[in-house]
Amino acid sequence: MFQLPVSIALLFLLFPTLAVGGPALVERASAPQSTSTAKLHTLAKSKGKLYFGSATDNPELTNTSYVAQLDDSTMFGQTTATNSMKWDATEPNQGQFTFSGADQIANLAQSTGKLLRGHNCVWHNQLPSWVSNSGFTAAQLTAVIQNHCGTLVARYKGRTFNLSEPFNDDGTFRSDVFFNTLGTSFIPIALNAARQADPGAKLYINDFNIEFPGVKSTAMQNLVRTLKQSNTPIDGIGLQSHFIVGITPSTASQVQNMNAFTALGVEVAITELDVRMTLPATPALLAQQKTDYTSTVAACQQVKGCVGITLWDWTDKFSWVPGTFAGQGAACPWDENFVKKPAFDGIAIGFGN
Ligand code: 9MR
Repeated sequence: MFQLPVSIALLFLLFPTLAVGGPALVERASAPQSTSTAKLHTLAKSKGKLYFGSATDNPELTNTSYVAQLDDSTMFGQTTATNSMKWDATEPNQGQFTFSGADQIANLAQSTGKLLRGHNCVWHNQLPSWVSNSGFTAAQLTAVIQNHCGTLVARYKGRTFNLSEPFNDDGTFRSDVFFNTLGTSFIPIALNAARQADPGAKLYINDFNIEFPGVKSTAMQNLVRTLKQSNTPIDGIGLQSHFIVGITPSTASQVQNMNAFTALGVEVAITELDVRMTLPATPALLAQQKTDYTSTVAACQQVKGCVGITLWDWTDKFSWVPGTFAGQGAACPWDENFVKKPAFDGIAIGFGN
């Protein structure tokens, strides 16, 4: 008769669920695990950064496991509202401002001792149709932008706000209602209105595919130069950093790129970090993802003018990636069960831990 070796039989006796859960357990046991006990915000601060944080979105705040992790401000010392500070959420109809969602995030930041980064006061996406389709004249759209940015920035004084994604990937200006109506002047119009509403606000322009040297980064550098020459307020450049496992830019390339911006007299921040992969997540992909997170965090760590890092949510449960890129996901450092992945250790290593 077939006999189980004593040690395995004993294991089944002690843990009867192994009998059905065996294969999954083996898989899980062989998958690389996180072992770091770092508190990332505390670590970032100890390494001279202002913050380590994560974006969060209002619907997620009903999940108690999620909120318990978010509340730990030694882990996340900063937050950004993923959606509720965008134009469609804050001024859905002309002149009618709704701040309930945005206030919820601002209050959460305050009650848990986190820095709050505002999100975008001008962006081509999530724009109500009254902005994009009204056929406003240049003068009308100028007033619309001034009122929107001015009101938003004045409500959350002392925070950072972005103007987002003005460029196409080839470095030309994006064709949207702002550029098509006002040319590049929509940029100083928005930045000046924001500065006037709150002289203490930090004003950023934020984009993707500007995290490494190339035509789009060069276009952004040229824009910074132009803004500086015309005394338009610009304090920083946000490097969104939505990366892909295995093709994340190297530390050296990210450092070179950050230095090119800081040499122009602006700070930089990593504002929307995640590293997506084609599913399923294999041990090899998770190991590469760990390396990719390290590359990016190490780059910020090496550049004094890189002030902080924001994840575009920390758990795969609430990542935007699967909804946008079919078949891709697992982009965050915590999995969908709120368990740290090797990528978490990659972040700690990037800070030098
Ligand atoms: O994460 C955001 C997602 O929930 C929204 O559906 C999406 C809509 O465009 O915007 C996502 O956030 C974006 C951010 O605001 C700007 N940079 C790109 C981000 C990912 O699309």
